[in-house]
Amino acid sequence: MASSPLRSLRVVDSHTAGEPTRVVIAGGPDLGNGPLAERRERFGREFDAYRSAIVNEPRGSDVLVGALLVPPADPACVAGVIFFNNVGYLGMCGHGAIGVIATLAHLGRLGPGVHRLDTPVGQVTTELDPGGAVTVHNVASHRQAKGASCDVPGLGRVTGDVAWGGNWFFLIEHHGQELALANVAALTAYTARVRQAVNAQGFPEVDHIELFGPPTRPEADSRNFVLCPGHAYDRSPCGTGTSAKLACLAADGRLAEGESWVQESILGTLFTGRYRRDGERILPAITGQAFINAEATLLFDERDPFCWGLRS
Ligand code: PYC
Repeated sequence: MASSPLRSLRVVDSHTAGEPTRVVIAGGPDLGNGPLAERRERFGREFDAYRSAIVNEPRGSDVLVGALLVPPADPACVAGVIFFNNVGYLGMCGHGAIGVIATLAHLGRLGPGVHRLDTPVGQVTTELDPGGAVTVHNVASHRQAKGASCDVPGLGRVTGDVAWGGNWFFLIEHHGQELALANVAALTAYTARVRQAVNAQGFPEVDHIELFGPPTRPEADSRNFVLCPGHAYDRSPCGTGTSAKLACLAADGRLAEGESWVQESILGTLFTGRYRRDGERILPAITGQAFINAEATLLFDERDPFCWGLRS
């Protein structure tokens, strides 16, 4: 049998409130130095096959979020990180940042305390507590548009807020959908149609759609369903989505600075959020916990027709 060079890459898998993260700890592409936003561009331009190979089938799945560790641009940060998924690249990722800190703790690279991460959309400060909970002090967040309406073919007029929480969200309260795990196929179809219309009608930057409604758990303030870029839904309450939600609550005067907001996911898992004010913007802090579930070496055999992953 002809031999071919077998490349390999080391990863640690975890989940945060049910949403998986695969952290690439060795063997990833060399993206050079400089701002993380530039390195993310280079990743997409020159090494996109790695993205697909790491998170897509047959090694991953549509729901998996990848996190490539790179040297930080600012040495005060413990690591630089570029988040990606089955269809492209993310700005920040709340559940993923919690997974990265849990992974670095698992590897013995850090302990309880304060640690900064460099991301393509800015630095985030994290706090790991001795019990394993991680608080992510996310990038400054804000609401860009309140009550934006768009006509969704087949669904009628849908109204929501456009907000930034490290990614762009369209948040809808009055959707008429049942926020239940048994209903995810319908929720996915609904939100995918809304995203298409929202993008076509003036908000091309929105790549996440968040539906929210009453919680099912007594300790929670709200339950959500978040469609991620592509067609996977967030199993966690979504860290950047909760940040966007906090920005809307703050703008509406419905949540005071420092007050806690417990966000429940479609799975029933929880993140706790609070914020501080920074002029028109808010500085959100999201707390959750990740659990490590695998350490692995991914192998890449060029003879394999699916070596670089199944692209949808
Ligand atoms: O937790 O911010 C988040 C997130 C974004 C996409 C999936 N999870």
